[in-house]
Amino acid sequence: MATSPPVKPPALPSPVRQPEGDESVVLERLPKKTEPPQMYQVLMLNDDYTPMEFVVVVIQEFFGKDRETATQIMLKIHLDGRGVCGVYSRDVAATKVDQVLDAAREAGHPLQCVSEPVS
Ligand code: TYC
Repeated sequence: MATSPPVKPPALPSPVRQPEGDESVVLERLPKKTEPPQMYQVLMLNDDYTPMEFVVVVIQEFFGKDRETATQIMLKIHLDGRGVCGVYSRDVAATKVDQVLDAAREAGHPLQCVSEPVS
């Protein structure tokens, strides 16, 4: 198996010498903490043709919801036109969208699913 090259640790702050006097040093401020990654919500969109039961099963299967929660989400989408099925990192959200679209295509339903950054 290929090994990845060692990752260089972030540079430590360089000690700054006081202009005169004793040997005391002052450490410069560390760089700002890394921001948490942008998260993405996966939304399903309503349509007039996909059966409610199919949507419920898809939400259970790909978003790990129990049947009752999946039914509530499906009904929200049915009534509001769209609804959040889950929130994930960008790559996981994109995979969920692909999984839903593949399952819908395979079953012959027009179900649509998208991901968008959480504001
Ligand atoms: N509106 C569909 C119907 O009445 C049900 C449905 C719900 C379809 C949610 C898509 O994302 C959806 N059969």
